[in-house]
Amino acid sequence: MSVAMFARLTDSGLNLHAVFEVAALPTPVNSVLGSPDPNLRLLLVGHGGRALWRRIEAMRASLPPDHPVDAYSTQVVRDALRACYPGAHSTFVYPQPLGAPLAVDLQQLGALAGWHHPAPFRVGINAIWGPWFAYRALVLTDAPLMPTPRVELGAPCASCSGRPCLAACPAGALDADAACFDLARCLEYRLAPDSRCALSCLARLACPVAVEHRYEEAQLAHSYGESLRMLRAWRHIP
Ligand code: B12
Ligand code: SF4
Ligand code: SF4
Repeated sequence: MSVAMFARLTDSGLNLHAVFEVAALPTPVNSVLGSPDPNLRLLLVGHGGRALWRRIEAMRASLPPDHPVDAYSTQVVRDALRACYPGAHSTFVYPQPLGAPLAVDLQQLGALAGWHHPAPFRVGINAIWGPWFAYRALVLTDAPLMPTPRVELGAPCASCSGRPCLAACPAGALDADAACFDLARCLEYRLAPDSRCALSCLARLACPVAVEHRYEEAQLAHSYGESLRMLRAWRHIP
């Protein structure tokens, strides 16, 4: 049945799926989740590439203008669970209602699933999707989903010659060691009046891995526009 549900999600643009047994999660993840019933499953859903945004554009008129991606993803995952596991009880951990505190480190779960490897600009990367994927839903459920094995999608930075992302960052915020990324510098530059990173990330665009999955202009503008709005609000910039 997981196969049928995954196929349904993929048809809707949500093409990355992982299922964890709650009992097998590392303690930090488990405790952030509030130590739920160990018999539950944790379903992680993501998207890679452009398919999701195309579905969203097609349904734009019926989605809330502020958070179309979260609204669409929640609806699709909820409908898929109901259709494939009628009677199952499911709780969304992510996305959460607006303003709710951050719950789980999604990249940490992505690393457990095998999707995430650190890139110098801090968005996760793998050899299949490059840096063009993200996490769209995280659900605790009693549906009898089969746990998925960790996948090996490959860590391209280790063998990247020239590392073009480093030189492409106009703020000089990147270091070959992803852990040394200077977030403060990056954010300062993004907020500057003449910034070339207001609605994108030049380093991410310079990465040669999986360029065929690179987000379209409108998708980039939407997600970077959202994060820029959050940054402006934090800094009290009108
Ligand atoms: C907080 C947050 C942000 C904040 C970070 C500012 C801050 N210092 O708090 C802001 C709003 C700037 C942000 C922006 C973006 N984010 Co963000 N963000 C998160 C979030 C909600 C929590 C990360 C966290 O606190 N982890 C836990 C702590 C302990 O780990 P940490 O490594 O110390 O966390 C720090 C860094 O991760 C950093 N950070 C978080 N996100 C990003 C993204 C980038 C590119 C960088 C440079 C740093 C950064 O800030 C964290 C707190 O200091 C996660 C979702 C989640 N729940 O995990 C998404 C997440 C990490 N972001 C993501 C993305 C894609 C972005 C954006 C590129 C835009 C977008 N939404 O498409 C932008 C661009 C960043 C930039 N260059 O400005 C994705 C990454 C996907 C992936 N493939 O890895 C995530 C996983 C969300 C998702 N649903 O997929 N983000
Ligand atoms: S350009 Fe090279 S080092 Fe930079 S993110 Fe892409 S693969 Fe990694
Ligand atoms: S958003 Fe711009 S400043 Fe920040 S890491 Fe990317 S290229 Fe550098």
